[in-house]
Amino acid sequence: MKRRRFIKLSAISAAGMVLPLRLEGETAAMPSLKPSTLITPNADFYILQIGDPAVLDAASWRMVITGLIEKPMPPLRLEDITAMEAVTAMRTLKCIGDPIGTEQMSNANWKGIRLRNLLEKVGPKPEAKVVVFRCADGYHTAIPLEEAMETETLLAYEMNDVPLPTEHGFPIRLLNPGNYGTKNPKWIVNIQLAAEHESYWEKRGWDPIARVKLATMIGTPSEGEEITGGKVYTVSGAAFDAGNHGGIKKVEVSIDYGQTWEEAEIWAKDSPLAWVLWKWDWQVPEKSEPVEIYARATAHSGVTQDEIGIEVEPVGATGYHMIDAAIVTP
Ligand SMILES: Nc1nc2c(c(=O)[nH]1)N[C@H]1C(S)=C(S)[C@@H](COP(=O)(O)O)O[C@H]1N2
Ligand SMILES: [Mo]
Repeated sequence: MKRRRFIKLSAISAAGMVLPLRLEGETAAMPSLKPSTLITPNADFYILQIGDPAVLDAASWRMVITGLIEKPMPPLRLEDITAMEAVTAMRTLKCIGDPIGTEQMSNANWKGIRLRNLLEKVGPKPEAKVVVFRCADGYHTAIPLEEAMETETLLAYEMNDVPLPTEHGFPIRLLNPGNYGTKNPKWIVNIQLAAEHESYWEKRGWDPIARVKLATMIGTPSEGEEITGGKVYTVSGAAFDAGNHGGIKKVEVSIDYGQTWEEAEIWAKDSPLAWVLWKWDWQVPEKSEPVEIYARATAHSGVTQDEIGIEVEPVGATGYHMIDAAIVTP
């Protein structure tokens, strides 16, 4: 009956790269994720980067657009960006290196401009296939030009109504929907149009595509929690597919190892590009025994999460989130 079975992807190791890889950075003092509000306050939003955050000054910051372009333009100042047509959007970010039951997933309201509005000004040459972002901390990543031209792809300068906090990329970061955090670079100083590019994490074996997988996490209860028998207990969490399967349609919970499922209530949501929050009121039996709680999501495309998962490396984890808890009846 038990428990998580993982398929380990071996394509990368077969190609001769060294696994396991760890995608981690300055992750210090991460609050444990208990999604209880649709918007994560900036102070609780997860932080992940390869080193120290770059501390940039708004007045001296410049961003240059280089490479395969028809009409070069002078380095951009922050005022040049904020003077362009602004867009606001709710977006969830999730790290590719995050195991099932993620703590590295958070949701915010952002303000910025459409990247395409900038790219149209410089005119990508026909040979340009990717857009490379180079960042003040040495990080670099690329996305396909078609993705860069989508109307949802934003260069953000505000997060939850304040200028981007330093840790989240001040003054400008990319929000690239559908993709894990690796494709959402912070502290951008150079945008380069190129034919191809091998990004920082791809050089270290991580997926160059990095599309977010359909996933559900249980925030409550936490692992090992004791739940009082004979009462109602609310199991709750978040689910997210970044729009890759049309958004979350339903979330279900099982307390009998996946034999039967109960539909949870989705009590907060925005667009498919933001997580949904769900809860399920459980009438806990009056007894004392261990219990395993599973949660899974079904997307609008009809896809339901699989029990069998794959581990985080190198494409992002899948599978049910399973919590071991105990019913305790005095
Ligand atoms: N410049 C820069 N941008 C970066 C990174 C980085 O190391 N440097 N890490 C990426 C990764 S792996 C993730 S998950 C997200 C995290 O964004 P956050 O710290 O704002 O939550 O930033 C992305 N952007
Ligand atoms: Mo990440």
